[in-house]
Amino acid sequence: MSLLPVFLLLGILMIASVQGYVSYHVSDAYNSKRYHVSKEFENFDLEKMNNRCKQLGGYLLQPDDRSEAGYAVAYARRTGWGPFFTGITDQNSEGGFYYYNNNKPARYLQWKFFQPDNWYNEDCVEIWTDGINDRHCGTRGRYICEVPA
Ligand SMILES: [Ca+2]
Ligand SMILES: [Ca+2]
Repeated sequence: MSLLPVFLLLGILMIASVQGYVSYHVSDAYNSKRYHVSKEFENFDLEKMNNRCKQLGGYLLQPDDRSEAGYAVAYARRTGWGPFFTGITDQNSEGGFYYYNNNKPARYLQWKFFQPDNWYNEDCVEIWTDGINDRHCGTRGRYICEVPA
């Protein structure tokens, strides 16, 4: 009897235990992208979650045009899955928001009223039904990946 299936199974179990099992809500294609929203609530970490998105072939959401920025907020409103964390951050320089995955300046920021307020030093950005808000990195929540379809 070949041991190959046993080794394959062990390998899969090891990978699953190291990475944890992550499940996502997946959007329909929009402008050649699909948006994956994690179902579980976890402590957000830019590097860790961006790596998770890379495993899907994408990166943490970085709205790089007006249409995508509007879509993201509308998506939170339509699905009720928000708030979810994005790849927008100002962790390097207060108020200098950029995209974590490619380090480019963030644009088309649709802030909620009275945001960003950097309340006790908030450097990550999440999407609500009515706009985006700066929030502490490390807060428990969901996140959204942008994956070219
Ligand atoms: Ca900040
Ligand atoms: Ca805030």
